Amino acid sequence: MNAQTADTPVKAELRDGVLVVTIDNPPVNALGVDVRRGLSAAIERADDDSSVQAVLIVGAGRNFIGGADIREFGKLPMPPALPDVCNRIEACAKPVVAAIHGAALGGGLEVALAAHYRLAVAGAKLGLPEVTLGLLPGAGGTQRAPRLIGAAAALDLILSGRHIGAEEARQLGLVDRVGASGDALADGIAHVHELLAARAPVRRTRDAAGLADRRASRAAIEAAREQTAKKSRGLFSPLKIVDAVQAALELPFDDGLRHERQLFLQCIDSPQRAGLVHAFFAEREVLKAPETRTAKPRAIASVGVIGGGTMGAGIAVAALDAGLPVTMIERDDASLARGRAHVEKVYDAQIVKGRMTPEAKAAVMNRWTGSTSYDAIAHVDVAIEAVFEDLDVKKAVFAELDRVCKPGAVLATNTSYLDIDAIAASVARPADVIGLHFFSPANLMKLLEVVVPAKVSADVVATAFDFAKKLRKVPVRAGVCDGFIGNRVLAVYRTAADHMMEDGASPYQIDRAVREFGFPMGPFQVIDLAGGDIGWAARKRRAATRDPAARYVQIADRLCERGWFGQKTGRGFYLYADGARSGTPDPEVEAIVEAERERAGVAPREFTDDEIIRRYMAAMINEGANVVHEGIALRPLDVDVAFLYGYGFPRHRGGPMKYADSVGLAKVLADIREFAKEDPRFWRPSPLLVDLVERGADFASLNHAA
Ligand code: 3H9
Repeated sequence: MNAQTADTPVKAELRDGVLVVTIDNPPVNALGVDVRRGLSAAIERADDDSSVQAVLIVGAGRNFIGGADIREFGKLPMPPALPDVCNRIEACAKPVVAAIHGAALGGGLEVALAAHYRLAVAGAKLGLPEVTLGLLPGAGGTQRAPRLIGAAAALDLILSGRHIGAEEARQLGLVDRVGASGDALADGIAHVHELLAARAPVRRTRDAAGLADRRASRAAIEAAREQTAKKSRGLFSPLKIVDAVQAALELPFDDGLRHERQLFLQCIDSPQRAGLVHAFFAEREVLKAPETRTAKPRAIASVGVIGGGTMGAGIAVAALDAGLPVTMIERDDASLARGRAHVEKVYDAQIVKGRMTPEAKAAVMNRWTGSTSYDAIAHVDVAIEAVFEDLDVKKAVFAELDRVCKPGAVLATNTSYLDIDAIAASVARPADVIGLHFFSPANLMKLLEVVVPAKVSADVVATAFDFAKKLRKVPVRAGVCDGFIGNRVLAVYRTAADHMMEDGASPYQIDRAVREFGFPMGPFQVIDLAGGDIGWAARKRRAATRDPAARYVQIADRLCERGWFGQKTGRGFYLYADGARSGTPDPEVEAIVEAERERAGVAPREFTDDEIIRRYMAAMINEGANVVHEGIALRPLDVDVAFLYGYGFPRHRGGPMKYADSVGLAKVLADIREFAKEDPRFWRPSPLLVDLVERGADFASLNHAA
């Protein structure tokens, strides 16, 4: 290797008349400035050097190219810009072939589209996922893809951001062929030599005829615009994508590119891009809990689930879906039959929707066994209890686990708020005890709080992270406290919502404001969905220990006393006529709210939607700061990811802590201090928030410290 090749992430080597250009920029061959320079230089060389007959672009390692370097967004642009690099490739006077393996995503696929011929090998993942980052393909993708595969297919690809395989790419015309050997370099070289032998001309995508049927193209664009306007719920980039594809139809290629560039820069500047890119990195960063770096996970090949209720069954399904055998324990045959029925119900629903065959269900259920004896889980690698939320009941289960489970088995509790240190202290092997807090429905919800008690060993924590990956969950490390990260913060902002309701905002206005902020549901809709009785039971349990001086809003209790538990009883905060899943406002609830205001001596006042959001978010952010301050969450980004994956927080805002940074922490603190004038007991600024504001710092500054 000479000095020049050692320095650059793009290596160009002449092999038998073919300039093989290899992008080698781990981990994903992102198109950082050095790669862009290297690619341009390689094409210059190909044009200048008469011994080069053709160019082959390949990626080293596991991918072709993972896209533009996302870390460069928002920083000073460094030339050459990627669109110019793509134009340079396309302008090359000698045939350029891209041979794709692994990911060819975003700018990676745009490089391939700028090449003259393309092949992909089995296992390749092609796509234009920029929309998931609040962007649009900004290096010619919105102009070249429609010319190559037509407006409808291009819009589908770009608006969905989905990844497609080699065969689908071939069928769409995105690549010319699927490589025969599966080795991109070998298949690529063979393809280049075939093209040279056939004297295949340079074939530029800018000249492709995919938009030739102008009427069909226009119809596809209009249909996409209509659908996108309905579906994109306040997202900025999807409609810009439609505009860019329209430019491909209506403008000459170079003008279309310029238009795409303008739209791309608008997206880059949008706060949504910042929120979505934050989410992208945060969801990768949460995986790097300290224990995952220092300890080796234990092997998990079998799972025991104690309890066949909604939660236990959901956990069992999650494990079965990951291909693991599951043994369910229940206290008697009838309960076990119910547990099995809960599991089967999930699969039966999939069969009804045509997503599963009865044979596939039978194969999955073959991995399910049930027993009323704990001895049946003596062999499992992890036992997860999901029984009634009561410390003594849980301790009794753990005594059994301690008795039967093999040495080295991980003993997990799915408690939502109980003291896991106390559970661990009740067994002879506290180092094996951990919290795995699933969210309902456990087979679908992505969040898994990994709750780390004081005495647990590091390899058990690492095992929990590894297990989460097997289950395709997003694990967030949390410390032990009442409610851990998510439910602890939730309790506080729900209380803020209750206060606003009693002070004059209707539950329907609060829900609407929260939905307009971007949550799929407002807090009162969520209560109706989950069942008002659950919170009611918790409130009754905690009544004895509640601070008598703290404000307590009784409206929800009044509804529960009437048996209005939400959807399952046909009414809660909303009315659900004939089992409907979406409710309508209930005048009787409004009357109850009114009566409660009077009883509490509150003179109701008007709230603007903006004020509702300011209070709702300030409560969330302040408790999020407390959770970080106390070390319950490792970093602000862990709070963000918990809320993105467990609580429906709008992804384009990045999570509550990222949102706080975007609003400005000084402003959030000023709000809290203003609200504290009315209720200083509830609105107590978090010491962390105060400290950050005093130092002029933000939550982001803490994200890489841990
Ligand atoms: C774009 O291309 C815009 C253009 O249209 C226009 C430009 C003008 N940049 O996911 P992994 C890091 S927008 C920088 O765990 P996997 C990632 O953070 C881009 N870094 O691996 C992680 O770092 P760390 C469109 C990136 O094997 C490491 O690589 N492209 C990038 O499970 C490993 O990542 C996309 O949206 C990047 N582009 O999956 C594709 N990508 O180790 C985004 C990854 O420090 N990327 N990193 O935590 C992916 O979807 C997956 O990473 C990929 C590999 C499928 C490629």
